[in-house]
Amino acid sequence: MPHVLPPLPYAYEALEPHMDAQTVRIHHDLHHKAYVDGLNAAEEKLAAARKAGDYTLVKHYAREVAFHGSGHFLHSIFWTNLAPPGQGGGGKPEGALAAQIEKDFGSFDAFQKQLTAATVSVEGSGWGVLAWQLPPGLSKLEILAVEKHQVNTQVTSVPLLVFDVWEHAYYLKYQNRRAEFVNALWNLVNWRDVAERLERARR
Ligand code: MN3
Repeated sequence: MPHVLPPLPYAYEALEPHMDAQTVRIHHDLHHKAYVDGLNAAEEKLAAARKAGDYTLVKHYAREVAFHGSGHFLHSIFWTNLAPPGQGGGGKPEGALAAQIEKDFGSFDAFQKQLTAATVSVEGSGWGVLAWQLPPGLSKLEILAVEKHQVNTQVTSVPLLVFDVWEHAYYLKYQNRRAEFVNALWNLVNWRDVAERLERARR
């Protein structure tokens, strides 16, 4: 089954003024779509390689699958991690997610500062990520600063909240002011979605 671009869960302009409609449209319809197409193309080539028993280009297509697959899956999380301000977006987490954040970071304030700093300081293109460490015995929240999106990750972790800081995510509105964009993102976080992801990861 080929991968498909998931529809945005809100209108292009719904995240204004923190994320402008034009950026959301280009980001979702063009950038995210390109990852979906790239992943499908790479998986098709790998299927053909298996059929032919010819793995000459397997390293190339493994990289393609990692690049486009991470791009597609992270963007799918990113859009659902956000919600219009005042309509599910912004505020603070509650319940089990809030308790886990307090346990692993000391306080929501400390967590927010660390994720902001980690995201702002990503070298080049990448993501700030809140992840759940899956292996029994680890079972804790982790903040990662993922460069590009194939590297600086932990393969056993499940991303719960991701902040996209590739330039396409903010440049039209914020230009080089990445920190301003990251601070604005906090007004859009859909904590209910993040909490549901933690619940699923813990099962
Ligand atoms: Mn992006």
